[in-house]
Amino acid sequence: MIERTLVLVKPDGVRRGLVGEVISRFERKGLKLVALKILRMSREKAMDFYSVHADKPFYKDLVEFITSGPIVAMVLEGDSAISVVRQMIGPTDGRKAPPGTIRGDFALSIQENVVHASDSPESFERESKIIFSPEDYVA
Ligand code: 3AN
Repeated sequence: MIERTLVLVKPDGVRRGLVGEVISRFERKGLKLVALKILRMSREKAMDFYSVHADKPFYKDLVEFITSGPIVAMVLEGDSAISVVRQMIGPTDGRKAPPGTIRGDFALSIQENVVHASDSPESFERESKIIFSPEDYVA
């Protein structure tokens, strides 16, 4: 099934110059970019974006981190895009993520793990609306 998913290159990924690398991996896989922007998340949007983690001990740090610098946000489209992209980014903890995944190749941290990707169609619907408006999408 053709799906859409939201990917963020987090502030660590942008700072380290990994934007091209991340986009390139998804393009080479055959996923289509349908929306793309660079932005700095406001504190309000970050709190909303990570609201599912509001009760976690790392919530405050997470909001601090995601607002600490510019991020690059994109919407990718393709067959089973949500699960395909989740496989390509690897598990949350960069120390445990297998080589060949984005986090496995570029992260050594659980917080500074280079990328975010939606984990379900419901997450995509919610998260993408925080960052993109309908006119940001190519026809
Ligand atoms: P994922 O991004 O792999 O879906 P989630 O949704 O469980 O992971 O967590 C969202 C973000 O919260 C992660 N990308 C990571 O930056 C941060 N995070 C998750 N677990 C921890 C933790 N135990 N300590 C610090 N930060 C965490």
